[in-house]
Amino acid sequence: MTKQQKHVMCRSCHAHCGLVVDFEDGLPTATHGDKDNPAFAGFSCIKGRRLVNHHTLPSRLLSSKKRGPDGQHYDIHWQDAAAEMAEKLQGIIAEHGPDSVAMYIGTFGYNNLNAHAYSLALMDAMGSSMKFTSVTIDQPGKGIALSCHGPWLAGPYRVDEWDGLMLVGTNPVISMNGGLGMNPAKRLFDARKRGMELIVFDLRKTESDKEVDIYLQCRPGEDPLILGAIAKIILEEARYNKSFVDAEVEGLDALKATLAPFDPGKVAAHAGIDSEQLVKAAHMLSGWKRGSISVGTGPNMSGFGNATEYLNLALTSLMGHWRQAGEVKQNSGVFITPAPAIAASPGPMPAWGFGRKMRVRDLEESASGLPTGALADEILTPGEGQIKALICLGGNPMLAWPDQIKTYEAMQALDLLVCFDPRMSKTCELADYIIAPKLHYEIKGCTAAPELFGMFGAGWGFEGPYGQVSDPILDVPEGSDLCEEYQFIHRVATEMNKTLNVKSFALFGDPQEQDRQATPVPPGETPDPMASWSISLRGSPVAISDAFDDPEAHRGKMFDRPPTTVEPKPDDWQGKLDIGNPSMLAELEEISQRLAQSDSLDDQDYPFRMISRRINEVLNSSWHEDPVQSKRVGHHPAFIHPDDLADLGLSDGQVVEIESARAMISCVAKAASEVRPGCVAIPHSWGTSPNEKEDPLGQGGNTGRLSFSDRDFDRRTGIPRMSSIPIRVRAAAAG
Ligand SMILES: Nc1nc2c(c(=O)[nH]1)N[C@H]1C(S)=C(S)[C@@H](COP(=O)(O)OP(=O)(O)OC[C@H]3O[C@@H](n4cnc5c(=O)[nH]c(N)nc54)[C@H](O)[C@@H]3O)O[C@H]1N2
Ligand SMILES: Nc1nc2c(c(=O)[nH]1)N[C@H]1C(S)=C(S)[C@@H](COP(=O)(O)OP(=O)(O)OC[C@H]3O[C@@H](n4cnc5c(=O)[nH]c(N)nc54)[C@H](O)[C@@H]3O)O[C@H]1N2
Ligand code: SF4
Ligand SMILES: [Mo]
Repeated sequence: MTKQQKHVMCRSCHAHCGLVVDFEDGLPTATHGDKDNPAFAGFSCIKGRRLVNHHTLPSRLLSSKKRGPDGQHYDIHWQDAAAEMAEKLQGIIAEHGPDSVAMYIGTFGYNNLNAHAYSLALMDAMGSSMKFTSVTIDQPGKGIALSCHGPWLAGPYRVDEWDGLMLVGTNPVISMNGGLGMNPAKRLFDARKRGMELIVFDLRKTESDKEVDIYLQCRPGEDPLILGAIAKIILEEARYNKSFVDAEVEGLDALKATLAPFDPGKVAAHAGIDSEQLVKAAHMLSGWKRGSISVGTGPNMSGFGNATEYLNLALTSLMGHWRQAGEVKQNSGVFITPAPAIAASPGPMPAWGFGRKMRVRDLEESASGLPTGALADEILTPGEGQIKALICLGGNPMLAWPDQIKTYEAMQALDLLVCFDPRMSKTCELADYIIAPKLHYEIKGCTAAPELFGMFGAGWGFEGPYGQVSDPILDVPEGSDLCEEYQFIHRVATEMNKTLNVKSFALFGDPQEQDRQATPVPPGETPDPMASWSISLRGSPVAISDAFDDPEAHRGKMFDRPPTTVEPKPDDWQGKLDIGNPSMLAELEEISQRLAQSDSLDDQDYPFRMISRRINEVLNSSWHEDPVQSKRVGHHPAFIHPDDLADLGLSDGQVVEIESARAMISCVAKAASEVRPGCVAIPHSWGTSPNEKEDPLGQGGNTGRLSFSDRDFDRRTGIPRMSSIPIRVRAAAAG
């Protein structure tokens, strides 16, 4: 028996952990973390440890599929599918114009930036501006807030420098969302050991909250009131960093005036928390020299993401929690070119008002992209500009988009639906073509994606100049007919006789440079994977081809990129951070008016709130069919406080009906004393399509079905209420 170990990079989620796969006689036997990996230090999760198995699941598609006239799907060679798709797209464009073709890039478009870059180039080549992503149904407040406030070029501090962390509706220990960096549980343990303080606002005590200093179990959707009250205390008690604010920040007086109504006592009563603890949190935060605040999907989906994310940045700037001149920045960039290390802000940028207008709800492109929350309506609304074709790259609209009933109607109304997916997802079931891709361990990959996310907040990306590249470690299954997504896309372009101008993600921070350095990929022979990654990361600090030539980089390493000392800003520098953006202050003023209203948690018809949460075992809708993962989850759970269960006459393990004003779904009740009474926490992207029978003991219920896309939506990003949805709960009708 020959034993072998191969180092690989997992891209089952955006973290891209460095893992080791054990082989015996050429076959993979086990996967584990790599304790020698300098960024992840042995970390792995069940999704990564099962990734090998996903390659051979019986549910995996081994060939692309085409829907026949009888509605069934039949195998088709991917080259033939590309030719047919090109012809159909050309027909649709000729009849309805290029913007009748839309693209939606989901999770696995981000986890493969090469495929992402080629997909955007195909849209450009066809002349369509209708490029949507999952960002606008995720944490779109981040892009809006960053633009209104302005970025700080030298960036935030690193996790190991923080003396305090505040988590607001995020659970990084499970989600790997920004907040604790890579190997988050170890980071948290180490940080707590050296004395880092921790404040958490969540309606559920999470895995990230072990031995927290202040845990405030707030009502959902109250985050901007809470952060506003904290900022008010810090401003009124002059606890902010005056020298930093005087030098680098504008809008102080305007913010102070807007926050006048954010009385801590009233806010605490409204948010259902203790006002003394709220004041204590403000005092604790204002004592940090190098602190950090991380806001997650909770607040972004509960109605006021922009204002919450804006207050996060405003508090960070009030405290001057940004890297200063003379301090050292450890990560000088590996595959992504970082912003210049200058202790200054270029100032705010337009957050909206520059791009494509939608036909519905007065929505438009924003700093977070086109509003995916409006896409179903753009497909369903007849007339000039109606979307007729949708290409889905690594996403699953049927289970992930809000307002599932409307999404279902929209998918059926399309003239052409194409999905790139390795399994028959609920969206694939409705597709005209399903393009079966090679999977993670059958293709090249690298850590450019998590490095890119490092641009968007503290606790994201890598703290040092870490990078890993990964070569294929598995052969494609025998008899399969698979391609890489980028190959297929180039093939479509070739069939249309179009050149793809592929823009480099390495230059993401500088759109003009991205345009200048775009690589034309003409019709004809498709660049091999190495050449294609070199194109989609052109101009990176470390050439990706050099990284692939470096055996150490295949294990994940800290590259020899010397740390950068942050420069002071030049004397004539103009830009400042803006904490008084008029639109953001107007949103806060509107929010403050809620203090005078009674909370709709008291709604007689819908007395509970459904809130969104993630679980360790699965990522969104992916790989629920892996037997080990699904066994660990058991049934799709609705986490409910035991007192609420008792009041409702329900018991743990019972099938329950969850009903909103929009629709009803069924899940299995799970007693959870860590959930705030009055809230029901349910993992998203489960369930069936609206035309199917619900299966609470199988695929569970789809929380997206509970939401309306056209009520209670954000006017900038279009994200509707996807958490904090008023519901009622009852035992399922027998049978
Ligand atoms: N294991 C696993 N990891 C994942 C994913 C997954 O499905 N599974 N999904 C990935 C994706 S796509 C993303 S975007 C990230 C997201 O990462 P996170 O934002 O960290 O997502 P969650 O773990 O759901 O944490 C959100 C928290 O917000 C709380 N919450 C809900 N509503 C509110 C509210 O109104 N206010 C406050 N204060 N709290 C609220 C919930 O109780 C929950 O603990 O995770 C990624 N990582
Ligand atoms: N109610 C509610 N709705 C939500 C959320 C919530 O918290 N609550 N969360 C939102 C968030 S944060 C997000 S990011 C979106 C997610 O939105 P989506 O990205 O649309 O949904 P996913 O379920 O992540 O879909 C990923 C798809 O990619 C496929 N896939 C896996 N590997 C590969 C691969 O290598 N190549 C290709 N081409 N495909 C692959 C999977 O099989 C799956 O079908 O959902 C959003 N929807
Ligand atoms: S955290 Fe993400 S990248 Fe790491 S092993 Fe789990 S799924 Fe893979
Ligand atoms: Mo997400």
